[in-house]
Amino acid sequence: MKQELENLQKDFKKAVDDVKDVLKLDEVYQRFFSRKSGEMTNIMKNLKELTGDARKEIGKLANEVKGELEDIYGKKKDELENQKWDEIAQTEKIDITQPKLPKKRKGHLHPMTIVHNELEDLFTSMGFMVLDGPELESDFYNFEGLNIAKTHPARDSQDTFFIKNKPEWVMRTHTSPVQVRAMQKYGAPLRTVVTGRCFRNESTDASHEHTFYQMEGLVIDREISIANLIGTMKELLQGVLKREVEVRLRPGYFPFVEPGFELDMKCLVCEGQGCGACKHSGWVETLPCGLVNPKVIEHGGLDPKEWTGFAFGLGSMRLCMQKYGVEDIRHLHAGDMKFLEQF
Ligand code: FA5
Repeated sequence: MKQELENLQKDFKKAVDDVKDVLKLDEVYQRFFSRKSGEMTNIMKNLKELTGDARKEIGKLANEVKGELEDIYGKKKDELENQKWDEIAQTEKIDITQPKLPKKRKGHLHPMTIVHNELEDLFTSMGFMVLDGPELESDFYNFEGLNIAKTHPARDSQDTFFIKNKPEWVMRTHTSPVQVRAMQKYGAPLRTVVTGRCFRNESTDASHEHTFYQMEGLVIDREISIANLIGTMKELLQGVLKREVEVRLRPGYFPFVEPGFELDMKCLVCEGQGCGACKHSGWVETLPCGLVNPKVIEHGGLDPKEWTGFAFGLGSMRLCMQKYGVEDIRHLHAGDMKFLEQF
């Protein structure tokens, strides 16, 4: 067994000398010291077969050899690991002249999304439900149901995109079609807002787009008055603009309200001095509104003798322009990062 130990010692030292990396070193260690079948482990297990002085003597020697081999292993491991870090330090140099990597771009909400979210939060806090409506709408909901007959001149101001060979369908010109849809579906009493895209065949300028956003509001209840309407409009403007705004109410004609109003706000972009955003008048047409025409209530399947209501159609792109001081509506759809990154 003494001889066996000497041979093992030699083999171990040779094997450790030959290895060049930590992985191989661990394989050598396992060969000699694995708990199940390591060569050194086997010798230690066989010690119990010896007796008397032989057991004492060989046992002592075996322990010394074991300690020595473990030391050799430890030293070699340190050496290989240091060598690895030296190699990394040699190959991976820091190049201080390398240009800075571009900063990762963080996305954010579009200003129109911010305005719509704020509007919806404000109205849900007042007990309104948020509804949706189709962009491709039937002639009935877009016009007839809103008391705009086929030959009515009010259709001229809302020319839109029609679908080839489908005269009964139009790209909706406003969000008002949801008024009749909502009454038909939910009955009364009812409080709802609808934000969405609208389409009109018109030339664009600083305050007009062919594709733009509106927010419709509709309240149906008993004994609704103009006072309810004006109170809600003020809440709306102050809730989104977060400041007192000067408004003016003037008569406005829409076949689906009676009486109808145009609620204008003093232009915040130019403080009423006149600019492109307010067509150089100092006032912005933002919030047409009125008391719901009994004929519309009838189309909604309700009895106009019992139910009354108010409705409004906010031009939410114009409100967004006022909130952020945007002087041209076309910026909002242009997809220009220099503009969008300001929000
Ligand atoms: C309507 O569309 C009515 N449906 C509003 C309404 C609803 C009245 C309920 C009464 C009761 P008008 O065409 O004025 O109305 O448009 C409403 C608002 O949408 C305008 O005040 C304006 O702010 C915005 N708007 C209209 N046309 C455009 C356009 N081409 N580009 C951008 N915004 C527009």
